Amino acid sequence: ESNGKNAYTISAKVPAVAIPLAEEPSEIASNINYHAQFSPHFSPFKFESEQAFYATAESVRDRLIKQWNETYLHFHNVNPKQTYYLSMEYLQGRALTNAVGNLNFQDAYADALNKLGHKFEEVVEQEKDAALGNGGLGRLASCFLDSMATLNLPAWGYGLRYKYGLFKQRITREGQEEIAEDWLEKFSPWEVVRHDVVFPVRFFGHVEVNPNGSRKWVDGEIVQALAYDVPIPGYKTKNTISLRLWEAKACAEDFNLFEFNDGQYESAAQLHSRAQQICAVLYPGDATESGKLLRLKQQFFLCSASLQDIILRFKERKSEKGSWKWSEFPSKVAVQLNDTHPTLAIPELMRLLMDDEGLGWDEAWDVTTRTIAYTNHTVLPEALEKWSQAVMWKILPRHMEIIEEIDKRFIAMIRSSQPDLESKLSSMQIMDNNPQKPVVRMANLCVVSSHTVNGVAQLHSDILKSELFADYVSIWPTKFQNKTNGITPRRWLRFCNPELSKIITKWLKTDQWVINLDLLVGLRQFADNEVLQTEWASAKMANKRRLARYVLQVTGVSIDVNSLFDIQVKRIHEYKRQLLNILGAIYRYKKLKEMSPEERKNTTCRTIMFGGKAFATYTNAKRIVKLVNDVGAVVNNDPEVNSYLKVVFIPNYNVSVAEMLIPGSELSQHISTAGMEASGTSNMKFSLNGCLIIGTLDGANVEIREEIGEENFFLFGAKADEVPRLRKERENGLFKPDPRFEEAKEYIRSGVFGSYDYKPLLESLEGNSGYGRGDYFLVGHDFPTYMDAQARVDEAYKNRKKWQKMSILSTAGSGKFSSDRTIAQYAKEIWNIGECRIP
Ligand code: B1H
Repeated sequence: ESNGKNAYTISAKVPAVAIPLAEEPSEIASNINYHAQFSPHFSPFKFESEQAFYATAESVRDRLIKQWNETYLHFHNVNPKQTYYLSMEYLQGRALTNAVGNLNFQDAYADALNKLGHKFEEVVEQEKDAALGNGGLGRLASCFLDSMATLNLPAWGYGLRYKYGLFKQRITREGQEEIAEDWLEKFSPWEVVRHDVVFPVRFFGHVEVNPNGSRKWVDGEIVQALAYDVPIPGYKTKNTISLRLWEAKACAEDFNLFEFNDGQYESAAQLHSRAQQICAVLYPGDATESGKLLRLKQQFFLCSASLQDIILRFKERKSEKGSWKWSEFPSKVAVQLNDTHPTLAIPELMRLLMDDEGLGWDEAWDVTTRTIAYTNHTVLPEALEKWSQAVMWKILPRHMEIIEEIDKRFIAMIRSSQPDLESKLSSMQIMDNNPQKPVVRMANLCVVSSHTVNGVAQLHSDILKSELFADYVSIWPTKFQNKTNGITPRRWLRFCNPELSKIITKWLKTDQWVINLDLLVGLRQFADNEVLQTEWASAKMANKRRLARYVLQVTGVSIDVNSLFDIQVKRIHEYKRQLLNILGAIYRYKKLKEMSPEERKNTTCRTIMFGGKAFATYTNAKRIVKLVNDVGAVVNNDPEVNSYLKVVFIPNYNVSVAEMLIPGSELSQHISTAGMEASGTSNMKFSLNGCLIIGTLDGANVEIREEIGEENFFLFGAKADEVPRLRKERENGLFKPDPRFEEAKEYIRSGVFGSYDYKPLLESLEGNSGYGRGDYFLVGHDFPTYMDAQARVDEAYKNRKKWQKMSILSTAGSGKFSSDRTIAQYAKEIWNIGECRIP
């Protein structure tokens, strides 16, 4: 086996770890103590929760590194086909509970910390969330990594090591305020810098033509990409994969000593600060396009560094085994693009193959298109990336040549094989050559250059085929697939909801559901069992109490644990319709005010909770945040009705907040205008935790309702295929608003909730908003059926036995939504990779 060429076997043969890893709590405690002393980050002898966290994380990291290195070596020796997931976002959240749980060392670490005078639950709270993502798309990438590791798949993630992740949200009298979030302020115990993994990434410059006709991109400026690896442990397996995050650095030569000595300090360090800018901040948009030059540089930086790394690894592994050909690349490498953000991987792979490796166009194109696959996450026109051709020529001249050539050949192919598509060509081609604003359409480049394109829920994938990419379907009928999203059952049930997990394991008589979520259907037969229902209700109550304590702590509002906990948490966006929810709450408040005290006693008490961040420049989203807070301030302080209704805005919604909120929820709202939410993933998390859904037939709601049964889902609203007609009717003045809708809006106008200028928000719901698309999101149309559905919720909650049954059936029907299922489908139907488990 060792031919002397394998660079990794030598160190692997001499065990580096002389001391066996601690197993017993007392040994673990001394290991934590060891790290506190000998991996010092603080003054000696200080050992409060924070010091305990870092020392515990380092102790856990020792274990991870051991199996992580074994995984690396195993992949290297077996050399299977490997998937590389390219994403501009990862919303990892905290890592400690997940790592300890996956290692199956939960009790041992809890005991060890007890011996040191600490509580595991308190120590865990010291960790900052790694929030290198905005919302669903970033969290999906993190759930996918968890499943890849757990399924023992040869797969890695690539991303960027942003210094400032998603901003922290503070709520003031003015509404939302954004504060920079420095997750690396102290340091992250989970990342390992690889000083030997550095690649140059070029920007600007020009293309040089050699006498033999080959082309080369030269000059411009070079930034170094340095690798930071984060271990991703699988659940109850030794397999631990990597999330490789690139940091941008300038080299020492870029520091201009001459200028510095001349006193020109800023210009001396100019290249250094330019390099630092690349990974300084995550663009905080979600489903909004922020066509910024720096964002384009970030995207290329990710693509170029990752592909250089992938190609080097391919060559290293191949050359150890004798001769090889470039045509074998796609049988060793699969690259998945998480939306169009890493599209530049396509021309960059072409460039590296042609200009550096000497392949011809046809050969390079064949390799590229057999390697790359693309996932679409949205059909919102404003989120479809389009980059200015002029900007791209400046930053990436060689890539623009390649993109033009891809476009030219695509057009020629259509003209010769499908002349009937001629009239469609201008919208299908990659270059939009509109002289006003010539742009590159990234989604079109992805569709033309990928072997597979997928949507993220059945309805969304159908819409891609019938609308957004309809014209391509006739050329490539088998290119388009569906891969319904999923969530990891480890983080989103087993670890965030230990109370419910225990009950599930007891009734199913196995804990295998954690890796085989379909086993949850076994709960269906007990849905009527009163013993289970009682246990189920008491787990929910424990989680509601914990949530109520949190709400009191962060908002000062005390909420009644016997009221219905009704939650809507997600990025604030008009299409997600938080406005529909708050208008419903306003109407409810007004009716409560009008009731007699006797009548009020017959109503269902509710606590309506909102959470989510608004993109800093999305003014209507910020107005919605302000409105929710203003309504809360009035309702919660109204002694007449505040024992029947509370409205709470939970600040700074993030992964860790979600982990506490979801287990304590009873009703959650997924109420987007049909056809606009590609999938949604929090809907799956709520349903898995026994929370009922009020929702539209949108995204994955459709499939959730199918799985848990329509009688357990509070459905309302227009269907996706009715939306265009309804919008037209609205434009033509054919819409007759429900009086309840008018009443709710009028209540805001009357000033009950304060004097803030809500006019623009209210106008967006009228016939002619300033944008010429009055009530584009059909809040008015869906309001009456929404209120009817809410009335059904109120009735259902009065029968607690029935409610518990519906809750059990929600969990029982959520098996499909494990990201293990999703990833197994990607592995089989897109990547063509198989398990590679450490023996
Ligand atoms: C989703 C985005 C997104 N779709 C642009 N698109 C971004 C677009 O920074 N940007 O420019 C960032 C994010 N995010 C979400 O993806 C969908 O809205 C959800 O419905 C879906 O569940 C999620 C994961 O597929």
